[in-house]
Amino acid sequence: MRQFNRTKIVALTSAVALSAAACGGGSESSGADAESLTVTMWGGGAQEAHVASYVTPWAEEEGVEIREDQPTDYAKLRAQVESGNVSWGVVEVEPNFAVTACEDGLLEPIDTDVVDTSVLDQEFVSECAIPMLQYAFNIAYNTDAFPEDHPTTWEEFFDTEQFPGKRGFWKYATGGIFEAALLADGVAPENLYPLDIDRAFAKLDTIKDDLVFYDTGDQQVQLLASGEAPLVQAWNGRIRQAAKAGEPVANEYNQHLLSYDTFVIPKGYDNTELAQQFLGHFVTDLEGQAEDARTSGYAPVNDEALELIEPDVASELPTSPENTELRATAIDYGYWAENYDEVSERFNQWLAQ
Ligand code: ABU
Repeated sequence: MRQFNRTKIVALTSAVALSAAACGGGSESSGADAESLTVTMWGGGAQEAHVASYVTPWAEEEGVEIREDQPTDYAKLRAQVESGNVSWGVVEVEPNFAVTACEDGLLEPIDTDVVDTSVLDQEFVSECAIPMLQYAFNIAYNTDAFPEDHPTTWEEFFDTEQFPGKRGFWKYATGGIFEAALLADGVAPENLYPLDIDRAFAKLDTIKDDLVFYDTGDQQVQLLASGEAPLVQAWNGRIRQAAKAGEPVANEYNQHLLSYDTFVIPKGYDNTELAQQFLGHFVTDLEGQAEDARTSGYAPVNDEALELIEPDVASELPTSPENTELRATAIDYGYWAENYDEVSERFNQWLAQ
């Protein structure tokens, strides 16, 4: 079996076991007990929105105690499973990780007797994962720095003369940086994959001194809102949340890259059955998914939830007809499942140079 050795060492990692003291009688080895479920996501405002929209209402109805951790960290997930000390029950991960970790035996298969995956886009469903949101990697800009004109293409995003200032990118190969660099260099969206990584690095080299990197969604917003990086390749929901909170930031959807995240259950979690039940509820929880779209700015994965979403909210989602027209392409997670380790190694070397 191919060895999956992706490591994601995430700054600001913090355990926030909510109400843990109130949980008695649990397994010491895993931190799970009969009535608790630990959910781990990418943290910050997005996690708050997801938990409040569809995790807490389900838990209250079922009498389940929810514990949280953040942010997702693939090395930690692997370490938990390999040590047999699994405290994470449901984890938000990228689709390529869901596939490779499943192949490596790190994840529980989705129990389709409990989780009705037929209500989901089958392209997004895999043996050990279901989709949990759709989002865009888009150009985000500081509206104080660029009150009139801002970059509307990746070519302009890379144009540091016309638009001066630092550019922020996620510090991970799957964060859209290579796709953005190739689009900026004139590659047509339909010809992006397989990625020409040499060409992407050559393009990135042209503005390397103007690049800064973030680990987490919170850092992404801090960089942009503070003006430290007046341009960021961002996750649309984080920017929408910050703009609504009064920060001087905005999303530009032109040439965005569509993406999605998935829920998985680490192998060996004590309350796997409960985790499957939660996923089973989630896929048909239309009101929960609609409320999440309102508060997180991310698109639901059950299309029927769209019918409950107000037009002004729906129009801002990355899957709205108006934004779909502006899309460059969707991230090809099949490509990334095959190439993540090799490209990451090169990327980390390049970052260190
Ligand atoms: N992978 C990022 C998902 C969106 C977010 O946490 O804001």
